[in-house]
Amino acid sequence: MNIQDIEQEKQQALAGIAAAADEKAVEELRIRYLGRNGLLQDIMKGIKDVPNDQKKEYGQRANSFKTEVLDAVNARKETLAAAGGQTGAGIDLTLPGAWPSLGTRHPISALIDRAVGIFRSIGFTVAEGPDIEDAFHNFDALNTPESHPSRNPADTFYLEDGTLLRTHTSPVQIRYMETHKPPVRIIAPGRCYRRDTPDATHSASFHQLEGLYVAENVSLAELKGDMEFFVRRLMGREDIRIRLRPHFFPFTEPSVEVDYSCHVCGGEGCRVCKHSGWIEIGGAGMVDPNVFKAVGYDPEKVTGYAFGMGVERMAMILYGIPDIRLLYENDVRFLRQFR
Ligand code: 2U9
Repeated sequence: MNIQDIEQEKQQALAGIAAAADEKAVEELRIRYLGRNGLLQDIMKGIKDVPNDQKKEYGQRANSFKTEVLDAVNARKETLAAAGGQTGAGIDLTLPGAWPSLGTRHPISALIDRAVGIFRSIGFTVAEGPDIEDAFHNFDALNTPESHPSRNPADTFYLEDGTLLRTHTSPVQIRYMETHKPPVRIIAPGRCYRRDTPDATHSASFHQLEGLYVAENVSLAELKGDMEFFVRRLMGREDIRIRLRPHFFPFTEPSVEVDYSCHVCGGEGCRVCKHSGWIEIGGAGMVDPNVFKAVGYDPEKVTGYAFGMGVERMAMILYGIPDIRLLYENDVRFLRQFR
């Protein structure tokens, strides 16, 4: 059981208790949740499997499960007793109560939370910024020339006043560097927008998770090590390896694409990795000196790595989702599978 499961079980317990028709039903729920063989006991036993850095929060959630469920039990018993067993004339109190159906976290939000948790464990903090940006923060400061195709209105959504919908979360990091001195170690998860025609792998609005580490003597080797740590934790496999292939981005130099050895076959080749043994997780590189100049950092004093990943792409790989549009339709038959 993890922290989110406890929260979900608690909500379900509270809803069930509040809807319990009589004292007997309340007592049955009390035993189910708090009894000697109840769910609380399972939660307590589960703490031994929780990573050390999450034990404290897990413990607090378990405690709040116990107190809130107990309070709800007592409150419902009191209400029922005050009503003298008659909570509604003409209602058959022996019928089971109506259980409200609860929603779930969207798989994209859940995946962002997981990824953020992994990066937080190695010292990153989360940075946020506006979805509506100006061309300076989205393009100029990121060393993207006026002539670059991504700046074209055929690729980017411009508003009437010349502002635009950010095409990546990189401007968040520009704004962060403008207002903070190095060292900087941040991740920027969030929604981005591009004029893409929707198909199985494209959407005009999607999510990115970008990261930036700036300090003295940051190297590409650190990028590789941190990517390896992240993917190993995300996929739950400690034998995963990272491979960097040369690429080009305006904002990094050198630039690379980041592959990891397939989490399904371990690199042997299978359907998931299209028989190559490798899966691409995103792009990265060393921050271009021109980017540092744009935010007032001295490129002679600091270096930094940056990376970017598509969250929908990650979700599709992780859960075997064949079409990105499934992630936006909010069909409960799809969403229920992520409970
Ligand atoms: C600053 C400087 C550099 C962020 C980076 C990528 C490479 C990248 C893609 C992954 C999948 C976009 O969603 S995607 O299509 N991103 O390949 N992103 S380096 O570089 C930065 C960011 C901020 C200040």
